Amino acid sequence: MAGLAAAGSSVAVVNSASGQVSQNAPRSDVTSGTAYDASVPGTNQPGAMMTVGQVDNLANGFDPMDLLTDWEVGTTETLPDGRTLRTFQVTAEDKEIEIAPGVTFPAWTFNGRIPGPALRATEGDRVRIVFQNLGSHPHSMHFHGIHSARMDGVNGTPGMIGPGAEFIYEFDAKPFGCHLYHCHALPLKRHMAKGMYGAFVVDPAPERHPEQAETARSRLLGSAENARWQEMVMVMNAFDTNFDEENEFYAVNTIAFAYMKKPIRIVKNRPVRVYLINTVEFDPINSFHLHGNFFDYYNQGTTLSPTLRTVDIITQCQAERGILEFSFAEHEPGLYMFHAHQAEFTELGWMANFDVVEG
Ligand SMILES: [Cu+2]
Repeated sequence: MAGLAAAGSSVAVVNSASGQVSQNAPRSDVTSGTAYDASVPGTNQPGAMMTVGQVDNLANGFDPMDLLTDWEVGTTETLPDGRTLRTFQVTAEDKEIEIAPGVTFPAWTFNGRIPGPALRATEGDRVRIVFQNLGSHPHSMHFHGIHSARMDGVNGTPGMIGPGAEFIYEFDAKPFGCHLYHCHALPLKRHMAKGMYGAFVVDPAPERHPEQAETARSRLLGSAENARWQEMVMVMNAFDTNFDEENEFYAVNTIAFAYMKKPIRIVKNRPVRVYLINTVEFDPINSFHLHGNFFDYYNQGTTLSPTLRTVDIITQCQAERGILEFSFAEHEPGLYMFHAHQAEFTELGWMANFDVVEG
């Protein structure tokens, strides 16, 4: 939990609360040598405190705005027994990722991105993951879900593979919920902190839940009921850029302050569902706090009725996750903040805005 100064980088934090920065006059920053970008909302306003400049999304190979809704549903075929076989292709790769303007991190990734692909299946699917290790270290995919010991991806099982090797994990998608996968190679905290994690969402099969079929359908990607929802996946993560087992940057979906600089647009009359997962290492607890509103929460997403109702903050330990549902239908349009309520995380990148608009 070191400060930005320990990051050993050229990143600069803008704190225009000092009044030194004029609203409309970009000036050179002493620390970074880069100019304040007055065209970026939020970076140059009283009380603003965040990084200066922009991350090169093109070089990273992903845009944090796209990560919110970029579900990987794989390829499907029908098995002789009528079930769906859903196949995913995943690689482990070493890759430099720019996690804040000017700050690169030597990451280990799934499919070249952090978080890894947001895998999404339907309860009862047969899931097949073809995993290739193109990286420099042994890696695995350990799924939080129900499966056999052979498919667990831990040391001593065939799913822990060395560089150049391939393994195929196969299991039934269950239970429905908001889950995750991560590498389980040792030392685990290092493989996690390097970026090897991603969402694994299993939608409930409505026919298996006749008493709550409507709710189940609303969670089923591709259904008319689901299309009404504004769904997004948020993986809370952090980066230890100087490898002292404390984090220098915090975020949702990797890029510090990405959704402050570019707020997430929400149409106010459609409900919102967030698949939230905590993958932060070195800090035991993370949290999600929503401004100006309250939400229902489904711990691990494994129930169709909320496990917490009408809360404005939830906490998650490592690998904890859940589903948030809320609505801004009764609100006036505007920017509504959400962030970790650990102020340190907030100031080091885990701070964001929803831009609620008429629609
Ligand atoms: Cu690994």
